[in-house]
Amino acid sequence: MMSISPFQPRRTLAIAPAVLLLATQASAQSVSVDVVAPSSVAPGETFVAAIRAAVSPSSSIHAVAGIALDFEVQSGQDKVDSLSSPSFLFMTDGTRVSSVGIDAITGIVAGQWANIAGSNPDLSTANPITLCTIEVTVSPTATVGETIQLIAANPHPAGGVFLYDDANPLQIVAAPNDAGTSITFNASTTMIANPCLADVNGDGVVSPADFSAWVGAFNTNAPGCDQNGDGACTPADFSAWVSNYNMGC
Ligand SMILES: [Ca+2]
Ligand SMILES: [Ca+2]
Repeated sequence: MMSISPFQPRRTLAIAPAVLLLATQASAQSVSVDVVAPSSVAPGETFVAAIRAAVSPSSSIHAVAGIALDFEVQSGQDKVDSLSSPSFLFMTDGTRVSSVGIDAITGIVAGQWANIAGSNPDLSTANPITLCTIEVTVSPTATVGETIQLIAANPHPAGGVFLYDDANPLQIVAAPNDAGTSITFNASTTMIANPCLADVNGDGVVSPADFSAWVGAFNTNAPGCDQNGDGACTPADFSAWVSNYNMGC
């Protein structure tokens, strides 16, 4: 796992309530921790990345606790200017039982327990819970066509996401350190996109010169070719460029 770039210490969110010591393990579960972010962003923009957790097979979860995760810029560190402190959204109704704060020196969050009793979410992969959100500010000089990959990671043996059964609050449903429980971290990929698609040559204005720039992008399969945003460079992008040109920027 690559570490985050020097501009920002890794965000480590560590919670270790004493109640963890009393908990016992239930049947094995698979936990998926995903970072969800926009597919594209313009240079200089700030976007929100969410860290979500889901359980398979699905369970009725009483509480989420023991979150100890790194939030990392896996690649594209030089395209990120800053990361905000994480905002925690443990509960599905948007409230949180326990307080969480970040130690400015270590980056470790000394937190407690987030009780989601009453909401009883089914944390299936179709209904994940948002653990926290972080704002990511893209460098104004980021190059169109390049990407930023974000991922949560398990920083140490005590890390992960601990989930508790609804019927028995002291029963661990899923914890990464328990035998038979697996945890998977999935990255997001955000592409740096031109905020003005028709301005293919990137000179800040839409002009006939962008037509030859589009032809050049088409011939070289460059990112500026994709004018209809379908992720592919095809002849259909020519009429899309004409449409974008007529709309202006
Ligand atoms: Ca132009
Ligand atoms: Ca296209």
